[in-house]
Amino acid sequence: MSTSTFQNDVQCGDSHMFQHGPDFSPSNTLLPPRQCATITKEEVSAWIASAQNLVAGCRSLEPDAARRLESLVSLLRSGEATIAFGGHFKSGKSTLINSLLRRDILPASGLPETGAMCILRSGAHDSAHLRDASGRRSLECTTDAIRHEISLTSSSGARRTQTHDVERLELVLSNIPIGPRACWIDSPGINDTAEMTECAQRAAAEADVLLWVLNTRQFLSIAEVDFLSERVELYGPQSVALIVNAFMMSEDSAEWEEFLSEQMPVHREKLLDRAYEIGLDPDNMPSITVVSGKVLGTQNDEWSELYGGKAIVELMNSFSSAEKPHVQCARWGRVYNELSLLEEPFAQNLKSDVEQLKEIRTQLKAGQKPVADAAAKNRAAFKSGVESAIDAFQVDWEIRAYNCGETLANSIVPPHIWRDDTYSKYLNGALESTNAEARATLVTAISSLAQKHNQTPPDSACVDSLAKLLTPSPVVVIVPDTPAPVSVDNFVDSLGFRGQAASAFAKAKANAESTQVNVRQVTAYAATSLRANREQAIAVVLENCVGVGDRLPRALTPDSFSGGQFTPCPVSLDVSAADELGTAATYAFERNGVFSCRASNLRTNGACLVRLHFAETKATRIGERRFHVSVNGKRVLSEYDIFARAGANKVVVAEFTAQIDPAGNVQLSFEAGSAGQPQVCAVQVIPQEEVTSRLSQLKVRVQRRHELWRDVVLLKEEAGKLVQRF
Ligand SMILES: Nc1nc2c(ncn2[C@@H]2O[C@H](COP(=O)(O)OP(=O)(O)OP(=O)(O)O)[C@@H](O)[C@H]2O)c(=O)[nH]1
Ligand SMILES: [Mg+2]
Repeated sequence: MSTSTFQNDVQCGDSHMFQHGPDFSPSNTLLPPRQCATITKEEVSAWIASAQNLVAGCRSLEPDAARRLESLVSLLRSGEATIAFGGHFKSGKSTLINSLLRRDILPASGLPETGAMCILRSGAHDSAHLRDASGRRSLECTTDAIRHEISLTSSSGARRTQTHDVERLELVLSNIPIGPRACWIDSPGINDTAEMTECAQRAAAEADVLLWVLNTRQFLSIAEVDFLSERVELYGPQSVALIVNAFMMSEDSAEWEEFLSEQMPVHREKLLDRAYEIGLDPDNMPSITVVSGKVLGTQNDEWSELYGGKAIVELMNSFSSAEKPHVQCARWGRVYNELSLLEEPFAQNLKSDVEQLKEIRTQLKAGQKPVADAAAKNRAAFKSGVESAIDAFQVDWEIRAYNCGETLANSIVPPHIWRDDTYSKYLNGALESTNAEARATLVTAISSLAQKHNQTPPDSACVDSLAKLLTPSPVVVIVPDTPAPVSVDNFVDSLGFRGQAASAFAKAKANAESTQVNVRQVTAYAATSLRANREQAIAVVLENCVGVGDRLPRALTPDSFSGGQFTPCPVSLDVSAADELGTAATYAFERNGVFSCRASNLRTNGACLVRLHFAETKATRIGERRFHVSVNGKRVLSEYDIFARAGANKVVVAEFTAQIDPAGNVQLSFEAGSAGQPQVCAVQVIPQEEVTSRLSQLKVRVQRRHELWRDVVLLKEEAGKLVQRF
């Protein structure tokens, strides 16, 4: 009796054990084993390296997938082929293994027998170990001892449940034909109890190839179809090989021949009929080997074609190590299938995150649009209020100036006329004080407008700027060189102003109708000089009171700026890249130059999101404007080039997280870089506690998930290419 091992080192199809060549005659196997393929060690290592990277990336986001991938990696690293024998209970699994080993070591009987998975390996000495909840212990390596531990039926025929606690039995047997790089598993039969079916599933899950032993007395039950289809779905069609175990009444070669010629075609038809259901391609079935397992064990001569001996040995030879094409094919098929199954949860998780992201964005937009609209409306109302206030100031000031002129005219009583600068001083003093009053009224009006329209009231710098723009230059009263007495009319008529004022005076004088004209000259002059500054005065107020950026929900606008210039945005911007926190309204103004700003009154010591909205409205090429930005002293943008990022007139948003300082401030500084001046359209500081923080976290997660999903797909594609070689 041969005790050589089921292995060969040459390509499949050859056997060292047997003198006679392989026989894949249609009577014994429906299909020959697949053709050989080679996958190099380098290819496997490269794949494993990518998988390991993915495992590392997955750990926090997809821990279950990481574990599953890890086990694929260790599967690919293992050089040992694992072959499980499975089937319906009492299909003759244990008997067949005993026959192949030429040793009656596994308990087999007419009653449900195998109650735990039995791992068989060859070794120098026999040993048996049992693993259960309490650990690993050895037992005598005899059929009786084994039966005592794993049998489902007691010697009296009663059902035992002790095997439920047994995790596995590990047998090492000397002088058996299992090769040193193979491991066989005998598993409990399915369709007996749920526990045993579950145990059979665990055994199958450990195996590269599941040899499904089909009993001809009960050929391919529904439970088997279900079990096999689940296996094929999980691990692919390559992971199954079928063994038809002919239950014969006698050890009679005539019965065997009869079986092959008469019954087997019927079974084959049935198998092909159910193939689709199982997930197999009837035109490309896994190998199907026909044996009579029990009778095989009684044959004392070399393995022959009789009772399928040669075919089954051939089959076992093709599974003798992990390098065997059959095993590789099954392994890579399993890897491919597992990744196909893994891809789905990856895609699902990605999809659900993207949906959440969309939902948050919609929420934000919905909540934000009315606020943004209201903010834009407020700003527009404030702006037109400021324009009206400045126009009203103008009217008010003209009346006041007129009154000053009239008062002056009435105060001149000839012949007591001063020929020094008395009248100039008087008029300038009167104009100045009444101008100051008018300006104060204007500032009060602007302040209440600011309050009404949710803007910042003008600060002292703004009031000073307005004073510069809205105070008329002093006038000079020229006393005529005419002899006294002169009439008041004549006198006032000869009042003159220097320079620009003089021409205005002359023009007004030409149109004059009465003595009142001279008083109107004063008014006209005042009006002209102040009207010229109207737009500038409006800009000063808007710059000071409106600030940069929008008052969006949960986003705070920096409240104090210093340095730089504030100007209305000169062009209309492409805001397609602006996200949920930016609206066109945000970009109505821009600030240029070297400047700093501060968001204050934030909750202290928290984190915040700083969002800088940029758009290049002036530079027309890369490198024309490059600047730096620091947040709380830490540089966050260096040599930032808006044009390089977005081109012209297009919004681009840069985001950073920052720590709010102990005083509740976030300080930003825009510093000159290698070219041009800094520029920003809007600055937002968003405390990281609101929906926005969820949003930014989600964005990062979606990005990460997308990468992981793509990596899984790539890994799967690679595995798919390798599988196709078989
Ligand atoms: N006549 C005949 N009987 C067989 C053959 N193979 C197995 N048997 C018998 O069928 C019964 C079941 O055999 P086992 O090897 O225990 O079957 P199993 O599939 O391992 O059964 P479980 O472990 O209970 O699932 C035993 O009585 C065997 O002697 C065969 O080829 N011909
Ligand atoms: Mg058994």
